[in-house]
Amino acid sequence: MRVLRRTLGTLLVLGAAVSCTAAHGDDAKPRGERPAALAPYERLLPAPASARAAGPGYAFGAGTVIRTGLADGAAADEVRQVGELLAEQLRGPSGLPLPVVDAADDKDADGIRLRLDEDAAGLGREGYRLETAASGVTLTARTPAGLFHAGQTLRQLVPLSGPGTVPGGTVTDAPRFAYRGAMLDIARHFFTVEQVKRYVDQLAQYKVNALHLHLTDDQGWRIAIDAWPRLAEYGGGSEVGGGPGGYWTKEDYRELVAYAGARYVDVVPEIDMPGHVNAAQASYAELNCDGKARERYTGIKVGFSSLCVGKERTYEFVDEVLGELARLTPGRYLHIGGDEALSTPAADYAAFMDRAQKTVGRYGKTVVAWHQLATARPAKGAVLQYWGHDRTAAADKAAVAAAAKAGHPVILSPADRLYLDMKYDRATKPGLAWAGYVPVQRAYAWNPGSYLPGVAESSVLGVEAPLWTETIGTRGDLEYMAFPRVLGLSELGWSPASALDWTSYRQRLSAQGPRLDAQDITFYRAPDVPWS
Ligand code: IFG
Repeated sequence: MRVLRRTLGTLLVLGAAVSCTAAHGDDAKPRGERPAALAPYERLLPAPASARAAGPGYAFGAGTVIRTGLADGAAADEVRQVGELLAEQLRGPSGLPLPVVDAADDKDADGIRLRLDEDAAGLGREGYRLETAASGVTLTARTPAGLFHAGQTLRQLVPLSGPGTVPGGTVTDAPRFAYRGAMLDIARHFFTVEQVKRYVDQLAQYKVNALHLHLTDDQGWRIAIDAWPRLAEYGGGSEVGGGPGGYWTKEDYRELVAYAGARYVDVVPEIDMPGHVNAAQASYAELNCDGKARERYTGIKVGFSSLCVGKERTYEFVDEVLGELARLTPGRYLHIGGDEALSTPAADYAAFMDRAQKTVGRYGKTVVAWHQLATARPAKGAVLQYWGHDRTAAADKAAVAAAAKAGHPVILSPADRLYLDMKYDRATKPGLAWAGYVPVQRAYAWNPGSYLPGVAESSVLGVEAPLWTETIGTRGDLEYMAFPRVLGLSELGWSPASALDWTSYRQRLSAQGPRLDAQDITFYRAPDVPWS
């Protein structure tokens, strides 16, 4: 029945999506047009709060030095790490030596200077100022995270390859939303730490600052838990389509968390409960109400599994799993799922989520859950992740609005705009279409600040683009579905509302094409973007 409903839904949404796109009329322009080449400060993505070209540029060349000595104490070490990482990121494309020095005495000497200034007004926790003149480039921020983001902007101001001139000017910038995330489902299809590190590199250059890892589902359990070893050893041994699956050891997870952290990307781990638990229930008979272990599942249906809410052993499982994961996770959030618990009666769902949320709190973390939690009892401070779409029932949207009014922050992940596993159009090979097709423009042309009725911008913690992997099992497919739409996520999360304009964005996006090519990213050359 569920599959049928999805199909019917698809037909309905397809109609809407097509009529909506056609109604836009933007596509009426001739495809053949070539955008006038944008000046360097006009093609930055995500668009900065303010940028202006002025004065002579800086000769970025063999003599360029990166200077990091403009901080003291612990901050100095972190600033040096930011400088080393920036040097690494610039050396490849430029072929330049770019030594990193932390001698504070030559603070105004030639080169790229990273400067911490706790009093720098208006830059907030992640903002920065980037000033380029003949003597060099000065990156100023209140935090190392801000310096990192300044460096990512500088990467778009230096030549795509080789030495050259960084045009004179100033960028003063700070993000609109605190949370700018991407989710990767490594449960349906297994992805290695190396593959995820690559995705983190790609996301961090566009100032995405959260990676939500969907670690467990019906088809796979992907994180080793000491107290429950069969979860990963057995529950991680298959995946959609019957492949070998796999899992991350705690060391793997720590390595990815550290790698992401050095790029100011917080990892948000998700243990999906009480539904989406077949892999766990196949691993341990005692997690099933009837005491019988389930078969491992390699299909793509949802909603058929549920933890045994009435069994105390279930809560020992929840406590030990979340406790081990919390100790591995420096970030503030633990995601406990809560979606599609179609085999859990509503009262049981609410009772279960009450206890699971208390467990998260006991480990000092903040709950994130899919927005179905709004129909139960969200714990104080719990964050709701909205994954509805244009056809979501008004009552569901109202429940989220009520929770927002009650003080719960909302992360917006509308399935018919930000689900990266939605096909671009009928011809897209991988992906699903239950929320309709999502062309590049539809993923970008909306305003998170006024998207959900009754959810004011002040309640919007940010945006996140999930990539579910029922039909995606390779790096190529991952990149094809994520790029270029995740760049739209980056701009929706970072740039001021006044910068959100499809006509300007599509040109700036096309200017990113050569950069994506240079990084060997297999992106979709969407027909609605004038790629050079
Ligand atoms: N919905 C399910 C996912 C996945 C997705 C595929 C959520 C929160 C459809 N739940 O999205 O597990 O199957 O597009």
